[in-house]
Amino acid sequence: MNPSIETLREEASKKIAAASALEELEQLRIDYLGKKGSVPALMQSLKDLPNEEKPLFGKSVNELKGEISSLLSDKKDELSASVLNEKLQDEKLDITLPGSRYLLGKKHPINKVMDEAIEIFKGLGFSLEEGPEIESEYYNFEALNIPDNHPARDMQDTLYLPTGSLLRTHTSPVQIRVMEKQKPPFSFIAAGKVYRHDADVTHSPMFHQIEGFLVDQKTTFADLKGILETFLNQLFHKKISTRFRPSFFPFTEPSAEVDISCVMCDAKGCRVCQNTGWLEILGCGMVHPEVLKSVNLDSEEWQGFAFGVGIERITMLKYGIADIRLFFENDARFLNQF
Ligand code: 2NM
Repeated sequence: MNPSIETLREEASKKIAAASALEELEQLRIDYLGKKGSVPALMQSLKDLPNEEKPLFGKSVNELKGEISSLLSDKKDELSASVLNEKLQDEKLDITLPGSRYLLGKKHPINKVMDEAIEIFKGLGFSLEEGPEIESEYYNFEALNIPDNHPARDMQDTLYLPTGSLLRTHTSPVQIRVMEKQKPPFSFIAAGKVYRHDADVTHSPMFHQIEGFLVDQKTTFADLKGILETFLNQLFHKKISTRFRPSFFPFTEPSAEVDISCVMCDAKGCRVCQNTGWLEILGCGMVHPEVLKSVNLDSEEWQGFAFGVGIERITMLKYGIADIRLFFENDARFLNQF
């Protein structure tokens, strides 16, 4: 056997076996089998041999070429497989990991109680009316018999816009707007957002209100009492005792504030009712003749009652929530409890 062939065979098989990357292996293929590689160079040297040695030498070089080729190809398969394995390992998916959860939205507690209250009033024959949140002094104050010097007109309570308009401080402007457009008798509720310059644990600068309004011939305070007691019993799903305390509102005469027996302690006395057994829940009264006059209704012919409830307040009482700000932080851990 030709010594140079034998040396090349040993060297090539060692180097190929030791190769650790595909690029390194490609370099070895070029070194041995490439145009300027060692094997073609050996074949070149054939022409310098005596004629009788040429066939055997040629055959041996061809065999060497075949061996190196198959060593390279086996090694290439091996290295490719390990590259693939590494890649598979790196990109491995753990299909047992929990997926990203699909979070379902739900109704905000304020809207929930608002909708419940609206449904109760619909059941009592009231329709639902709405109106603008940006109002004029006329609809928010004047038409409701709130005089120029009334404290509710102060900058402290009312949020004025640079234009001279204001954010409604109650839903009562809706009553005026509806009465301007329609003929009595009226029985509707006005529901929506109202705004006041006020913020602490029980007051938010924006809150929700429902006001009830009924105008007919021969409407009495007893009608008002019946509607309110029915509403409260349905809202709290139990028999509620009420207490009507004389009060004052510019738009009603007489006026009253209504207390209910404490729903937290069943009137036994607790922190929420400050041991009185009573909770203040709404304001009401008989529509003031001046209010009827501002929409050209004759108060000798038409009488009515009106009342206003704060939704945040009744929601806090219904669910025992101490801080109104929880409603507006939108922390899912809070909201998901309802
Ligand atoms: C309240 C309390 C008492 C009220 C009065 C009127 C209207 F339009 F007749 F003048 N609407 N709402 C009213 C009366 C609202 O909220 C505490």
